[in-house]
Amino acid sequence: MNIEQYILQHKRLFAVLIDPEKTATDDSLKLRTEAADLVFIGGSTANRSMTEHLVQRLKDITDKPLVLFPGNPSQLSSRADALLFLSLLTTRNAEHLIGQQIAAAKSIQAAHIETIPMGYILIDGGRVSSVERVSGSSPLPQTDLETIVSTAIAGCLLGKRLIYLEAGSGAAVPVRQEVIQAVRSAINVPLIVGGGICTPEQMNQAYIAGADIVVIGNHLEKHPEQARLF
Ligand code: 1GP
Repeated sequence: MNIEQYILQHKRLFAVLIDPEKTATDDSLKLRTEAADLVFIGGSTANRSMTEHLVQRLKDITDKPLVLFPGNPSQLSSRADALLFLSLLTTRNAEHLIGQQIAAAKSIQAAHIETIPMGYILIDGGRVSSVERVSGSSPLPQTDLETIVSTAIAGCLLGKRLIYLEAGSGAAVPVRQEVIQAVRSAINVPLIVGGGICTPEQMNQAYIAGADIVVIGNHLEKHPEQARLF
């Protein structure tokens, strides 16, 4: 299946994010993947063997699309269905804009995996996020709509085919509706929203504001039995 086409053809997709570094029972993985449309795989510090191992386990548990959302160049598996090739558009540190992408390029090419260019926009979620820690770059304030929107447009002009508004894993405040709305009306590629979403209401608000994919990690990692409520 072509994952980009699948995303373009569907509305209101639910992606569950699973970190290869965190231990999880088969039951927990089953509950989360059954409820989701897409399974995102990634974390801030996982390595290739952890990623390969999780993909292998998930293949035995689910037939949902497995999409790599790598936090570093080593998080790769040729057995996944697609890879989000992300560039952190809110950093001014070249390492996270292009350096890590160069480091990953040859192995991604060798893996023959569908690769989707994605602009990754870090928004202030009220807590220092691991993206902020790892990249050493500040998030954009939720009130700075002008810069957030211009960043998303710049991403599209650079050829990104997905835009991800990220409040950071475990954010105290998810991306606000007015931020999602402003970006949605400025771009015409699928919009992903994640970070700090813990309730079906918050997820619904993100969809109403214009999110095409909502990502939930933390909350369902802790409460996998709640996955079917989303
Ligand atoms: C993190 O946006 C994702 O990259 C998900 O965030 O873990 O807070 O759900 P949570």
